[in-house]
Amino acid sequence: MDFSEVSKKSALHPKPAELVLQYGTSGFRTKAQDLDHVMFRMGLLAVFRSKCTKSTIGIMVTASHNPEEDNGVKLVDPLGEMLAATWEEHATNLANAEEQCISSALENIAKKEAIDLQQEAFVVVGRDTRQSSEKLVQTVIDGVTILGGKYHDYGLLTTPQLHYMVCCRNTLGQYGTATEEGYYKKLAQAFMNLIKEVSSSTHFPRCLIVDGANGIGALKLKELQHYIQKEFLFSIFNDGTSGKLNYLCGADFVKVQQKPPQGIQMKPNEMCCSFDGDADRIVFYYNDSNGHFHLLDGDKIATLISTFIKELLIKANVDLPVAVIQTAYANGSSTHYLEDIMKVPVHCVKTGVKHLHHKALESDIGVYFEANGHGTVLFSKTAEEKIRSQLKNGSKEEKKAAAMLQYTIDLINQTVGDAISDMLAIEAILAIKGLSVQEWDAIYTDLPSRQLKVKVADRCVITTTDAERNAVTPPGLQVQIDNLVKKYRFSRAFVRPSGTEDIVRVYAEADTQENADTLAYEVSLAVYQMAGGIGEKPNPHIENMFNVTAFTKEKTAIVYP
Ligand code: NG1
Ligand code: ZN
Repeated sequence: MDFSEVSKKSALHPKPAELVLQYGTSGFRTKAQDLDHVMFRMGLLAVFRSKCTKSTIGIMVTASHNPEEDNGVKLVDPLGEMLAATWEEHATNLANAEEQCISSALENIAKKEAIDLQQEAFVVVGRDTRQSSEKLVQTVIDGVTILGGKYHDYGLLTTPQLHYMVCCRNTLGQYGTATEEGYYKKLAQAFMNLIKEVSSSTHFPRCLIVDGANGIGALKLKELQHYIQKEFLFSIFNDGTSGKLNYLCGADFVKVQQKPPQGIQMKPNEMCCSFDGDADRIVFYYNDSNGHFHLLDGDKIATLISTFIKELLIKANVDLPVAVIQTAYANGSSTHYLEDIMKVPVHCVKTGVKHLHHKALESDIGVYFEANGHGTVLFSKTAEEKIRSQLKNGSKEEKKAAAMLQYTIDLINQTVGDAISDMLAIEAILAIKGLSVQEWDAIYTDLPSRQLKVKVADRCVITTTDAERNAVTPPGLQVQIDNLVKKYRFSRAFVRPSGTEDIVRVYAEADTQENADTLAYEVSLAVYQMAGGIGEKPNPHIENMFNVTAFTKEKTAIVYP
């Protein structure tokens, strides 16, 4: 195999000395200026992956909820799913190979995966609105073309839109038409079909205030508006015309800070939502009449969607198991409600969508959401067939419920979490069930929680087990956490190294916000002291740990039913 042309071209995209990156939970992410070589090499890898799978492969250039200065890249596998785990290792090796070793790194992958180099390759590329993204896409294309791969550059897309395109192309249009118009039409049609059962015209148009995080989601929502005009009106704030991407706004800001984003106008009791920077996450919220902020996160979304689907299955007389997949970040109240009240089996897996997606595939209907608002629903082939068969054979009422399930399947982006699709699904469900955002919120009460970050010299000193709920190393840390947790009621805490940032994440929940905050602080201090903390020591004043001035204590003690 002669990759000398590739080596020559690669020299134009040099790797910064001593930079080592890892293909993490969502691909490579770091400062945009350090990513040129990674983009070129991921172009090469996508061609190999395409040859290996004999399918179209996607490449998305984005750093999601991270700051504007960052960027990132991830590969999308044939059915719109995350890159196969074995290839993550190839990605890491290729990205870190020294310049003179590029040929041999490629030869190794070709040999290991028995790649037929004569096989054609096709890659589709999408990017978010970051300033650096356009140039980085050009570098990706350089990588694709030098290996003889063909490509289609979709330009600006949300991450889930790119996943959708890949799936459409590889299912020969069965999943949908691989264009933006195809995407909007599919979602708009499914939404309108689903809500046509709602009798009262007073429910329409649905109105929603959307914080677009100054990112791609705002642009794409404006395009969707042309396809849903009568039924749904979006008031889009933080649409990128003035503010900075993800800065003091967006789903991650709202979830972590537990307060509304800047740049939106909220009236009391009005439902709002925030997308993240690449529109694969969504959280909802409102301020009540007393000005208290209420967050409806991924756990509340999963609960509402799984309840809706379960009810429809009963009405349609279709026997299919529904499972919910969560991570350790899921609020304890949501798990309690799902398991004990809803009687839905709940599985806890490691952080990262690929783990949730994988587990959800084991169930006929797998609802997975991270608490941060990233999630979707997966329907197995059996599930889709059973629902379709009831569309033909059921009684009138059963057929109606089966049809609604079918529209739900069409509305949900099954390839990956999708803020736009999830937003439409939630709006449709609220309209159909006749629920206000307050009624949805009241289904269960979240335990007060707090998430903090701690800087350490090497975050790998922390290793975990039991879906990240127990720290194995450094020795003694878990015992310390257990002792701190014992001090509070309804409490829980865990620590884990972040997969996307060079920090350790701390999570705590307890009966009151004050206790959750104190517990999070105490655990942070334990991490700082026992896991090689660097920089400023954790601060007992939570607002200082966020580097923000305003902080409200809005949560009260919880009482389980
Ligand atoms: P890390 O940095 O590994 O915690 C974060 C999110 C994940 C996932 C990834 C990918 C939290 C606590 N973690 O991962 O859930 O969304 O980013 O973007 O929200
Ligand atoms: Zn994202």
